Amino acid sequence: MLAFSLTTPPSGLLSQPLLHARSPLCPSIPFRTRVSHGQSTFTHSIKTPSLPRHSPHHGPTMEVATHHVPTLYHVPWFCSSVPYQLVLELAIPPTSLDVITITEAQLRTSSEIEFLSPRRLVPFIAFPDGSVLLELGAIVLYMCETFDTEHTLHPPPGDPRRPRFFQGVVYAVAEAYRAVMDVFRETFGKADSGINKPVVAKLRDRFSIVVVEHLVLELEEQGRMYYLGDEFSAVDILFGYILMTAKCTDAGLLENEFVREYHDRIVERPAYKELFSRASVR
Ligand SMILES: N[C@@H](CCC(=O)N[C@@H](CS)C(=O)NCC(=O)O)C(=O)O
Repeated sequence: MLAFSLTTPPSGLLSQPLLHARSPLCPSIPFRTRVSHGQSTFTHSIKTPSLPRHSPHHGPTMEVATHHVPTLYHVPWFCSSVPYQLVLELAIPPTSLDVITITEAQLRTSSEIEFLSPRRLVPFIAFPDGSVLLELGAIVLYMCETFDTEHTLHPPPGDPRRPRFFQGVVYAVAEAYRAVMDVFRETFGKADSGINKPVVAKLRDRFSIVVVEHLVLELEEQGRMYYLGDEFSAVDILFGYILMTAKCTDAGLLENEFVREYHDRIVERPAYKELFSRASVR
């Protein structure tokens, strides 16, 4: 059985407490945070004037550090890996989109995180104006539209592949991701004796229809290397994550040779390797 083991998050992890809430009496003390950009990790200092914000969960006001640039929150191995891979693929500088890597424990306990993402889910992007963008599919589309100005990972308006791109993003998030997570939840980290086999069998069948048959129909039968054709796109990043999760279930979800080969092509991406080499699988 595969199990995830997180290394110390190497990038973007804020010192404790998670976000420094500064006293309004002392509003603008710079602190240091490590940020990661593409291949390099470096340190710079930012100023964090705290602003009182209204929070339904924490009384009338709560101190939350200001984000000076749009900031993606990421937990290693979680589906925030998808937008993080986009950051690496597109070499988005931290001056345009910063990445803060937090731990599972921080995601589940930090009041600042709950304030930003009330259901305590990643990914999310916190903006300098205080707004927050939730939902993986929306984040992928937002990042493509904002940062992929050369259209290397998504087709431009007028491109005949564009409708398939939208279909792929929405299908991957709404259908395929759910199908794999249902198996994952029933199997991952459980001893064989603790697995409800009839339930898992049903969920495996569903995964076969929703993910495997879909990919066979959309890719193999159309002679496509990737979801949009010969060119890798953001849709393949989503499916790469879904297939990686499928592999980690150890439930035999990747028996189809074509799907395995598609997954093998995706994991060869340097950005994929960089992303997942930052956490370890044992
Ligand atoms: N509908 C959300 C779902 C996001 C989601 O399920 N995130 C998982 C990680 S893949 C999470 O943060 N889980 C919190 C936890 O396990 O504590 C989206 O598409 O962004």
